Parts: sequence; structure tokens; C-alpha cells
Amino acid sequence: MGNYGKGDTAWFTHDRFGMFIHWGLYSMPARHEWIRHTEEISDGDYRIYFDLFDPDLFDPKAWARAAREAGMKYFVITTKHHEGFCLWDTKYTDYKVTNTPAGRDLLREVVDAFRAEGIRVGFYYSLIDWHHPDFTLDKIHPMRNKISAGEFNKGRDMKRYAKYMRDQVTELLTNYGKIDVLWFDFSYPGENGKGHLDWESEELIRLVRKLQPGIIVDNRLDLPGSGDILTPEQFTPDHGMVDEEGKPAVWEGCQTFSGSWGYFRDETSWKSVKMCIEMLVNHVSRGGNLLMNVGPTSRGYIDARAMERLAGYADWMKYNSRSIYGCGAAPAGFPAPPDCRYTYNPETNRLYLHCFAWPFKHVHLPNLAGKVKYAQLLADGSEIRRREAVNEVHSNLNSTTPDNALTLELPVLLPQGTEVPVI
Ligand code: H79
Repeated sequence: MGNYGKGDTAWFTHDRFGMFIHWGLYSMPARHEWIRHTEEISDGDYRIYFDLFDPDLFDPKAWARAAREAGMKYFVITTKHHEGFCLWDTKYTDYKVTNTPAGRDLLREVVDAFRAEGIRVGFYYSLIDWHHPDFTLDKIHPMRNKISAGEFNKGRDMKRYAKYMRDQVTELLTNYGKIDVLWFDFSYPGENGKGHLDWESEELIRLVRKLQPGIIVDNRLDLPGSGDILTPEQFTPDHGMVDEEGKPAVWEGCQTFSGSWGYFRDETSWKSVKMCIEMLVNHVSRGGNLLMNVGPTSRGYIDARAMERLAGYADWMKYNSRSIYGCGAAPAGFPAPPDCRYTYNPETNRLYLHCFAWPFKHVHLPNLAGKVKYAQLLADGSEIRRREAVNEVHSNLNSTTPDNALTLELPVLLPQGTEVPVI
């Protein structure tokens, strides 16, 4: 496994919660960001979206405020998705936001707005590019069923495309100040796919580490040893994750409110606020981060359904963020009771008991007899009565927040150096 340097993950495993933003031309058809693939749309037929992209209600300060209030500490935005459209004023293609009716570098405005709210900056950059004139046909390309590879690939050269990516990544990592996360997406090696030889991943990762020491890079370059984080997508692991050598790994699950990443007007599979909160708790309880996505509309605002869920996070995090920041999995030997999750802050030695279902009588805390100093409802700091001898906390109380994950805070006495497990 190569040694390609490492990013600084200390802030990342503390902060736990970020906002993913998918915003590009696909917000106009508003039926999934993979639309060019699924509907097999040619470059020519897709052009209309570029010609008409005009986010007249674009308000990045409102996005940043919603993220900050939701408790999100970093964000990752699509600078370019698979469609190849660039949200910044790049020198290396005309297929960029400044040539649409928008007429200006919107990426810079987003970065400035989020920084002003104290939120760290991350860039998503698609390795896949269905617009670039050097990008060759493969098994997921929109034109895969419409034209032969021999014909399509005439005059195309992936080496030139790899250079294009290095040039663009250089712009992104040079012209926008300190960038905390770089999220490449994605490799699909094997027959008729693309991987590290196509992207020239070794050169790419060395360039990234040189330009932004400390930056966190995801694990999608098809190059073992190049990534800092594992990135399960729309899937929550049911335990901690390990790296290629079996050691506990830093990981970040990315999730959507409704299924699609790009704005999808007619999608009906929206998660409830309760599900969204439990998703965050689940990730942290297994030692991971949650990168929760919003897909702004083509007019540039976050629609009411997404805002409602962000507001749900804000309501909950206002009172419960202490059970998220600085927290991870509980130490080994203390299994969570049924319908509950633990998160644990090793600095303060406080254990957080998240009850996903209302415990009408009491909750047994296995193996914690004699170890719990106090118990309180985190939301209002009110004492929860306990019976030490039988490891119970009693919950026959009226809660201020009975609907969403009910969180109790338990300062505990655990032995120094108690291991946090990867189960
Ligand atoms: O940017 C978001 C997605 O567009 C992108 N990654 C997140 C962060 C992504 N979507 N899908 N994938 C990555 C995995 C690819 C799955 C595929 Fe398929 C299976 C590609 C081809 C077969 C799904 C099914 C997409 C097309 C058919």
C-alpha cells in the first residue's frame, strides 16, 4: 500500500456533522443528478439547461445559516458533478457557470458565505465527466447504448483528461483559501470501467497533499492508502468500520433527505425529521460522521421540504449537540438497551443514552451498576431518578421532547483508558 500522506482528521471526528450540497444543471430537469445516464441524454440535448441556468433566488447566506443552525460544522459542495458543469470560473473549460445566465463564480460566493458562519469548506469533484471531449465511453456513460466505443473515442485521450483534472484541482485548491475536505467521486475499475490508471490517481493525490497539507481526502481514487476516510453511501453501517489493515477507520456516511442528491421535484420518499435525527445518532454511535445532503433548486434556494428537515436538526441540536460533538461509540462491554443507542464523550466521561422509542417504565443499563454518577434529561437538564443496584434509570416522566430521539446524559465512572470498540 502506497504512502501518500495523511490528512488532519482530529477536527473531523470531533465535529461529526456536515452538509453535502449537490447543485448543478441537473437541478433544472429536477429528476435526479444521474439523469444523463438514466435517460441516455446526449450532450446536445442537455445543452438547454446550460443555456438557461439562472438561479435568480440564489442566497448562499441563507444556506449557510440553515447549516449552522442545524449544527453542521463543515460542508462539501459539488464543484463539478458527472455532467461536467463547473460551478466556478475555471480557465480550463467553457462549460462553466460564468458562461450561463448566472454570469458569475457562484462557488466563491458559497465558500465565502459558509466561512462567514464558521463552517469548514469541502469540495466534491467528480472524476467522471460526461461532457469533457477527452473522456472515453464506458459502461456507465450516457451514450453507452447509442454509439460504438470505436466511433465515440476517436480523438479522445484520457491522459489529457487526467491533466485537465490536475489543472482544475490546482485551481480549486489554490484560489479559495484553506480547503478542509476533498471528495473525489468515483472509481469503477474492471471491464469497461475506470480506475486509478485512468485518473492517474498517484499524481493526483500527491498534488492534492502538496497544495493543501492537512486536507482530508475520501477513498474513491481506487488507490489504497490515498484516502483518509471511508465513505459508505446511502447506507448506515451497523457497527464501526475498519481500514484495509483491519484497524479502526475514520468514516463518514453520506445520506439524502429523499433519495436523490440533486433536487428532485416529484420524489416522494422523504425521510421524517425523526428518521433524520436517528440517522445522525446512529452514525455517531458507531464512531462515524454524517454528511447530510441538500439539493437546492435551480432558482437557488433550498426548498421547504429540505428546510423543514434542517429546522428539525436545529431544534434537536440546540439542546442535544453535546451528545454529538466530541462523541463516538461507547466503550466495549456496555451494550445499549433495546431501542437505544449510546454515544460517548471520552473527554468528559459522559455517556449519552438515546432512546428511539419512549421507554414507558425504565431502562436497564447492562454492566453500569455502580458506575453512573448522575442521570439527566439532556434537553432540559432535569434529573432522572435511578436505582443503582439494578442498573435502572426511570423514565416515567414528562419530557419536553418526547417525539424525537430522547437523550439522557449519564456522567459515568469508567476505568481510565477504556477501549472504544470496533465491533
Ligand atoms: O454524488 C452522489 C451520487 O450521484 C454519486 N455519489 C453521491 C455522493 C453516486 N451515485 N451512485 N453512485 C455514486 C454509485 C453508482 C452506482 C451505479 Fe448505477 C450502479 C452506477 C451504475 C450502476 C445507479 C444505478 C446509478 C446508475 C444505475
